Amino acid sequence: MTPQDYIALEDRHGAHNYHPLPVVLAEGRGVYVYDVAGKQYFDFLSAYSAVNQGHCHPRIVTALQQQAAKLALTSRAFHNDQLGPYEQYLTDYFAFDKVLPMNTGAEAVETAIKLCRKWGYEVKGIPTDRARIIVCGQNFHGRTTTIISFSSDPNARGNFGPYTPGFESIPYGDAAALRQALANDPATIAGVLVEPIQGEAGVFVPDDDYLPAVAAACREHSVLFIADEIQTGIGRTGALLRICGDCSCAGHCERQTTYTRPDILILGKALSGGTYPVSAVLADDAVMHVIRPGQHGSTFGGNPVACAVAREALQVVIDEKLTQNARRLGHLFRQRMQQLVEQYPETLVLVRGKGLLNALVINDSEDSDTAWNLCLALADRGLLAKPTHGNIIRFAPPLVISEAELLEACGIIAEAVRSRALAEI
Ligand code: IF1
Repeated sequence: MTPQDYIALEDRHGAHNYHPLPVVLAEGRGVYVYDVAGKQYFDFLSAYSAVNQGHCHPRIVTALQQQAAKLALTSRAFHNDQLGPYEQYLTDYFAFDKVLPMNTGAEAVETAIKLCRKWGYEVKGIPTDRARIIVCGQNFHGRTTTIISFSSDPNARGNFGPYTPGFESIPYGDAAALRQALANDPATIAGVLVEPIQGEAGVFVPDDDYLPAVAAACREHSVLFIADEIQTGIGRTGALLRICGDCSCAGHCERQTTYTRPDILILGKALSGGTYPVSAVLADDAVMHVIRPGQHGSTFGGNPVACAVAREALQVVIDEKLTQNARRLGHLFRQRMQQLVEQYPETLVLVRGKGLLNALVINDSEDSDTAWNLCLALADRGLLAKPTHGNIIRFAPPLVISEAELLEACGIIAEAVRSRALAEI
C-alpha cells in the first residue's frame, strides 16, 4: 500500500475529527519516527508531550509486554499485586498522600473537577449545587462535554450544548483578575483550574510570579488550586513539574515547602512514556478523603499494565536525567531559534517556552496557512511538527534528544525558514 492508500482508508472509514499532516508513520525509536517508505523524521511533537522518554523506550515496552502477558486487567472489584506498590511509588515521587488512578487526561481532569466540587460541599460548606470553579481563557483541558463547557475555543465548544454550569473564566496569567474573581462570593468558589503553561493556546508562559500568586490567592480564600500538568509535567519544561519552577529535583527537595504546591495535581500523557493511556489525580488526605467507595472509578483505572508501565516510565525520567536534559537543551533550542528570529524578522516574530516545550510565532495572521506550509517544508526535510494555530508552531521533541540531534534539527528548521523567506522575495 502507498501512503495515499492508508490516508484514503482513514478518510473513507474514519471520522474526520483531525487534519493530520500527509505523513503515514510505521515505526518509532527514541527521537525518530519512520514513515511507510522508511523515511526518517525527527519527532518534534512527541504526541503532544506524551513521548517524553522517546518512542518505544525498551524498558517501558518490556514492562508493558511482561505485565500484559501476566495479568492485564482485574477491575477494581479485586486487589492486585501492582496497584498498591505503584500508588506508593507515585505518591512518594510527587510527595502527595494519595492518588486516584485514571486513564486519559480528560478523565483525570473530570475526576479533579468532581473531587473539587465534592470537597467544596462536604468540607468548605458550599450550598448544594452552587460550587463554582475558576478557569482561564484559552484553556485546553480535554474534550468531554463538561470540559468543553468552559472552553473559550468555538471550534472545541460549538454545537455541543447544553453546557455544564459552574465555571467562570478569567484572563490567563493575570493574578489581579484571579484575586478579583475570588473576592466575588468566595464562599461558593471551590477551586481554580490552571495549566502552568498554556500549551494548545500557543505555549504561553506566564510570569514567574503567577503560579505562586495563584497558590497564595487560593490559600487565602480556602479554594483548591488545581494544576493541570498533563502536558507540562514529567520533565517537559526542564523541571519535574512546571509548578516546581526552576528546580529539577525528583520531587523530594526541601523546596517542596516553598514551591507552588497545588491542592490537586493532574498528570497524564508521559506518565506512560506514550505506550499506554495512564493518568492520575494526586491530592492529600484532607481532599481525597471525600471520595468513598462507589462514588467514582473506571474499568481500566489503575490496571496492572498501567501501574507497571508508569513506574518504569517515571524511573526512566530519573535514571536518564531527562528533566535536566530538557532544561539544558531547551536553552540551546531557544538561543538558536532567537538567532533565526533576528535573521528573518519578516518570517518569524518570536520564540518562547520552557525546557523542551517551545513555540515559534510566525509573522502572519492566526488564520493564515503559513505555519502549516512551514510544517510541510519541515516534513520534506525530515522533521515533524504541527501548528497550534495558523501562525504558531509548537516544537516539543522527546526529552531523550542529544545535543547533536537538537543542533541537526535546528539546522533543518533554519533551512526551511530560509527557503520560505527566499520564496517571499
Ligand atoms: C486532541 C490539544 C495539546 C492537555 C492538557 C488535558 C488534556 C490535554 C493540558 C486531555 C490533551 C492533547 C489532546 C489532543 C491534542 C493535544 C493537545 F491540541 F488538543 F490541545 F497537547 F495541546 N490537559 N492534549 O494538553 O488529555 O484526554 O487527550 O489524554 O484532543 O486533539 P487527553
